[in-house]
Amino acid sequence: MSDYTPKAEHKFTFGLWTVGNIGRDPFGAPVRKQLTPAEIVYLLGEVGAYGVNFHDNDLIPIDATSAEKDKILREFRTALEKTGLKVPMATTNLFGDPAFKDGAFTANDPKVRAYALQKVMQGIDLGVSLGAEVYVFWGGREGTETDASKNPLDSGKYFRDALNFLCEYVKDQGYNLRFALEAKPNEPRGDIYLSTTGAMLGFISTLDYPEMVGVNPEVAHEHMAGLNFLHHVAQAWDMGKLFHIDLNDQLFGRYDQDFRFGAVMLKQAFFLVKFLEDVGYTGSRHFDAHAFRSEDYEGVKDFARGCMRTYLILKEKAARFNADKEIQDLLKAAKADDGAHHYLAGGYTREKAQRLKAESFDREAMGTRGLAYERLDQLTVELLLGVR
Ligand code: GLT
Ligand code: MN
Ligand code: MN
Repeated sequence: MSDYTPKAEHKFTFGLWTVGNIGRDPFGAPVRKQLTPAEIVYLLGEVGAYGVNFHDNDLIPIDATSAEKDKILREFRTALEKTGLKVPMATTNLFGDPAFKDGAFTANDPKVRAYALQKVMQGIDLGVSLGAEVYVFWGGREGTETDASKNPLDSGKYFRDALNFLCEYVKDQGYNLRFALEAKPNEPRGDIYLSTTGAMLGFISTLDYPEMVGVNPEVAHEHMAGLNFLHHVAQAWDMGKLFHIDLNDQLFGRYDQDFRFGAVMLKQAFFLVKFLEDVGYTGSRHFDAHAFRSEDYEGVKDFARGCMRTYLILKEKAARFNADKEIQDLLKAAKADDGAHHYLAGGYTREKAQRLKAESFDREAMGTRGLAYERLDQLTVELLLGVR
């Protein structure tokens, strides 16, 4: 029997807003009482998490007095010390307050944009003071319901200007902090700008300090758009931009479900875990999800334990996949190489181009050869179902 106990090395983290979610939805009132940030840290300590992340206002309410702020921070720091939890990531709430109804960095009103910058600088100071080295930007309100309201070129420029300003701020303060941009296609806006991880990756290359900025892809957000999450993560990894990751689950095409990791699309979760483990991703494995509305806080603990346990079970399955001779032989056969085209390695030369142009290929043989992916996929399914 394997050990699926979460350990520090697994870097399992949760946001204050995840296990602290009180179960309010657009149609119903809260079902759980609000815990204080310190209480949430103790809960996370109890279930064995490594770290806790927060939005500025998850920790310090937007209207808190400085006495209230000091008390909350004191209790939060004590909880961190007692549990040993770390704060690897922080972020700003740029979506909850009515001031941000038209966006934050992309709002038409320059005062709103300036306020957003001020709020982020304060959030960065707070996050860094508690140890954060990654700062997430999820632009939940950066979008439109009608494109009559905003010009997407102006919005893109405002977004870029804001990030450039904030990169300079981080450098000026001498902080050890990197930014991670999180895409989502819609909800709460009708359409959110830079709606996929791929769009974010393209946008980063237009910034003044692209090396400071990466992505924070979230399973649910690519799934909402019906896209293959693993492929986006792989592209981010390939570009050296996978600074953080939000793990949860979500059926394609639905509202933002934020289910427990691995709850509904197990096979996708398996390939994702296998990828992260195979490439040696060392960042946080952040569960940005929340318990069903049916749960009390015992259920919330079940939810949090479930996220981590499923990850570890899938990690073990990934190791089995890699060690499974039949599976590996099938993969080897699919990539079988008779060496005839090794000359193409190392890139273009005029001679190689001439030689390749002169070759004749047996298209029919290539087209009729069976690749045995049905068998490969069935073996994967059986491995996941526990019969291999
Ligand atoms: C919000 C959103 C998440 C983001 C968080 C960071 S807040 O819950 O749905 O996907 O990661 O701002
Ligand atoms: Mn997220
Ligand atoms: Mn989400």
